[in-house]
Amino acid sequence: FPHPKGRRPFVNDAPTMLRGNDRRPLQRAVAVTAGLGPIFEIKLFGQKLVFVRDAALAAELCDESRFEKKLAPGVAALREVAGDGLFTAYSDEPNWQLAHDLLRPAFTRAAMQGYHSTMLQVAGELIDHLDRATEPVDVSPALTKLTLETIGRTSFSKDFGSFTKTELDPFVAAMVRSLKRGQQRGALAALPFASLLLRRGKEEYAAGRAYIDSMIDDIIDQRLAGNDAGGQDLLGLMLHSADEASGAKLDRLNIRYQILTFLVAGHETTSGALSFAMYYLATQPAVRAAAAAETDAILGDDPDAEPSFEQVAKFRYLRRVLDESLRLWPTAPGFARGPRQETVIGGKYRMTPSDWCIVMASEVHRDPKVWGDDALEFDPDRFLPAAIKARPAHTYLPFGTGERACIGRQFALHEAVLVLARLCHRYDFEADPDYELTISERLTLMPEGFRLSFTPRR
Ligand code: MNH
Repeated sequence: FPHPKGRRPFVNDAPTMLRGNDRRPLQRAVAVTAGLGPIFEIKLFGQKLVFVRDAALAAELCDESRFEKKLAPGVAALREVAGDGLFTAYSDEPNWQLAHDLLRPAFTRAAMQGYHSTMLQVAGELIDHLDRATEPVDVSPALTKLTLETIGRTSFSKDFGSFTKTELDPFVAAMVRSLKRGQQRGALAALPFASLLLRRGKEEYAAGRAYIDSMIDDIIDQRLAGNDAGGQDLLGLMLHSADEASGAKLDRLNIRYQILTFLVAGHETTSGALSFAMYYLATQPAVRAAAAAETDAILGDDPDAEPSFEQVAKFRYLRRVLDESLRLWPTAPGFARGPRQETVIGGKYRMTPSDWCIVMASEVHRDPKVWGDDALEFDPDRFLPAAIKARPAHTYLPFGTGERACIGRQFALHEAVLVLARLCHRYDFEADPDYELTISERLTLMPEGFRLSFTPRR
């Protein structure tokens, strides 16, 4: 496959890809590889990574009869922390199918109805926080508090107290640190002196891991002791649900992995999606006006009005704003696919079952052949029903594809639309006119240093 210029022995493309202390490897990769065509490779210390940026090739890779999810090295490395939890399980691992079947009832429409009042309550805490703010609010951290509280309380009866404390919960810091460490380990795995490089920070990592494990055990113990109200929520299903045919249940270690998986997967990406939507709402006056008008039409005049469960589905414009934000900035920017059997993609590239490539959703979503010459512009009307129908299948992939697609999609959409509705209904918000969108890459994409001042509309 085509690769960046200046490849060297041993380090290969690393000097080009990882220049300096760059915290934005994805954005750098996109820039450096711009001229390399629809499929290209990057080689780091002997490890080859293949990327697909072209919509037609990506759509082919979404064919479930020929391809399946694979774990790219960065995701495989997370198995040290998340084991065979849903996200990091290999597709043929028995615990994937079992957990998928047992946990799916937590994501039905009826289940969403059960979470609705908790989601409103957390949104209310965010609003109290914004009402009290005396200076511009850093948007991503505030929304990260919101999404962490929402997944914690709806699914595990776990209250992190995010809006009552000034510091982020130590669990979050420990989690981010150990995930980063897992990824570093994956990136360095090919090096003979990897363990030397990883010696730094080893104790800190061990302490973080121990804290995470104790907190997760605490969540389980509280529930088993009958100290909280959650019954048929996600944790309840993890602990008590059994496969109808075989009677199989999730074991304790797997439950730990699932709790960690859902606490992380259930909040980072949604927080980023909400933050990008707020960015576009704040910087595009016509979009904000249309959004505010929609909320007035549905919620009326009272700034304290809360949407009912049924009303959330009626905010069609806000949903389009969210969809379009996830088009330009899919907060999980890529996922890996590979063939079930030896095959040829794009009519000329041979792949075997041990091969995989990363579908760059962020690039597929900007492919001018699908999205037009104005693909870089923010336009919620791309998601009007007729426009969606006119596009080929598998060209919009913020939640992945196939049986391994996001299980939390409806959860994220319900939560995000509900929160956007309350914010657009209640506030005018203004960004610093000099702010230029800067995006941090942790596990996911998130606007960085983006602040808004919130003023009541009425
Ligand atoms: Mn989510 C898988 C994106 C919200 C739980 N999620 C995926 C994948 C993408 C994704 C992409 C597929 C990854 C892959 O193929 O390797 N998820 C998102 C985005 C949002 C999101 C953009 C919000 C916006 N996800 C959520 C929420 C939850 C959740 C909320 C939980 C409540 N996601 C998961 C889990 C998986 C997943 C669990 C793994 C599913 C599986 O493999 O069976």
